[in-house]
Amino acid sequence: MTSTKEYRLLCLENPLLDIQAFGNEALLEKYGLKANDAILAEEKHLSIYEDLLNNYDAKLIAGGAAQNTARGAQYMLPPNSVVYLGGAGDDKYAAILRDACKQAGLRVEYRVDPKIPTGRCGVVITGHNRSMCTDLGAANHYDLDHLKRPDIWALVENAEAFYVGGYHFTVCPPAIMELANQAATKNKPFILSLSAPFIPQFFKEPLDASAPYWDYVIGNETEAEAYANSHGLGTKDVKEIAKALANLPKVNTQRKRVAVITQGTEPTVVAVQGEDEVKEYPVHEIPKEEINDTNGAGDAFAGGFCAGIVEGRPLDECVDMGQWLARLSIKELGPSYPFPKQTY
Ligand code: 26A
Repeated sequence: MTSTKEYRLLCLENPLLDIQAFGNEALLEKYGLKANDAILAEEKHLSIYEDLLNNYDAKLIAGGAAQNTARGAQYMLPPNSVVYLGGAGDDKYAAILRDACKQAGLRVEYRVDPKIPTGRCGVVITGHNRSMCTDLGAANHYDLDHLKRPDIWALVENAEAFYVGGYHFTVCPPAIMELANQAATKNKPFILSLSAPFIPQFFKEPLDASAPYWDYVIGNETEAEAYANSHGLGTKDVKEIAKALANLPKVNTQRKRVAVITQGTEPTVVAVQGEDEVKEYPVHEIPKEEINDTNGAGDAFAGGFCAGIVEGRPLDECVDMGQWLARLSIKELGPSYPFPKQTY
C-alpha cells in the first residue's frame, strides 16, 4: 500500500561539500592517503583542499554520505518524501549544498552554526578507487537540542522510516539513539549504514549500543571485514559476517533484522535473521566507457534500497532498486544522479 503522507523517510548525518578531483599516486603519497579509504582530516591534511582546487581542477559537488543517500531515495520516491538532518555553516558551501538538495527535491533541516564553516570532504579519484579526507566543520556540532526542537521532533514523529549514516557516530551518538528508540517503540524500520571501516574499528562502543535497534544494516565488503575484525568474529567470509550481523540481539522483535553487504561488481549479499540461507544478488555490469567514478555508489545503493523499504516493497526488489540507483550514480561525476530523471 502506498501512502500519500509527506516526509516518510528521515535521514541523519553529516552534510559535506565534496572537493573532488582525479588525482595520482604522488598526491596520495603527499598526504599519506590510501587509494581507497575514508578518514577524518588531521592537521597535516588541511592543505589538501586548496591543493585540489588550485592544482587538480577539483569540482565542488554536494556530498555527505547520508545526504547522498537521502537525495537518492528522493530520486525514486514521490515528491516531498525525504527529509535530512545535519549540521552546516552559514556560508557559500552551505548555499551550494542547499541548492543541490533543493534541485533534488530533498528537504534539509540543518542545524546552522554561523561561526563554523560547512564541512568539506577532499575526494581523490585514482582509477576505480576514491580516497576521502573529511574536515567535518559545522557538521561536527550537530546536537540533541536541534533534534528535540519542536518543529524538528514533529518531523521525527511523522516519519515512517529512519536512515542513519554510521559516520554520525563520530558526531552525536545520542541523536542516533533517539531515532533508534523512536523506531523501535513505534515499530518503524531503522536502517543503519556502517559507512567506513574506521567506524566499526574506532567507534565500536556507540556502534554496538545502536546495534540492537538495527532493522537493516548496510555495508560494503571492507566495512564488513573491519566489523568482523573488531568484534573477533574470526572470519573474513562476507556471507558469514552478514549472518552474524543479522543475528545480533534485537530490541524490536516484530521485525527480523536484514544485513546487506555490497561488494562492488561482485554480488550483493543478504542475510535475514533466523534464516539459514544467505542470498546473493549479482550486479549488472556497466560497460567500462560508461563509468565516470564510483564515488557515492554505496550511498546510491542505500538510497534505492531505502526507497524500496519506505514503499514496503519485497526485499528482492529493494536490493534491485539499490543496484539500479548505484548504476546510475556511477555514470555521473561524484555522488550524483542523472537529470532529467530516469524511472525505475
Ligand atoms: C565523518 N566522515 C568521515 C564523513 C564522510 C562522509 N560523509 C559523512 N561523514 N567522509 C566521506 N563522506 C562522504 O562520503 C561520500 C561518498 O560515499 C563524502 O562527502 C562523499 O560524498
